[in-house]
Amino acid sequence: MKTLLMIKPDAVAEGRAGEILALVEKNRFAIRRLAKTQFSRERAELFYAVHRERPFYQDLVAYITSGPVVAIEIESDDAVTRIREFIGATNPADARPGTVRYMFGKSLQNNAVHASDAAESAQKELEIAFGAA
Ligand code: FUP
Repeated sequence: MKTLLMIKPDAVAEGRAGEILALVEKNRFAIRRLAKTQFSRERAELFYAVHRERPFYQDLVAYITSGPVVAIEIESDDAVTRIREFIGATNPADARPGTVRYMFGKSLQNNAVHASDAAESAQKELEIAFGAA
């Protein structure tokens, strides 16, 4: 099964992508595709469509389009669950030590990485992040 792990703009801008990729490799996750790309507003709105009615939606779209992201396609058994465990809780303040968000996250919004939360959203998000295959 495949999932999307994505390094968010501020983490990329601050030069943390290499360290995060090193953790991915250390944990023996297989990287199938890797791309540095900048989301347009349209792509970001599609990506975060599930949050359209939430008060933080516009901020989220502005944040994710603010600079390049690094999109990583991961393949493994239980990829969605295992990558979600690897990144930790949405809010870095609640993330367990050793998780990516614990180490690199700064706030609920600026939480360093995104990972798909289900097989269906993974499929959709991979298409948005990498462009339709
Ligand atoms: P996650 O699946 O862990 O990325 O978390 P959610 O789908 O709940 O939220 C998506 C993104 O919205 C998170 F990365 C952080 C951001 N967010 C806010 O900025 N404010 C909030 O109140 C909740 C989430």
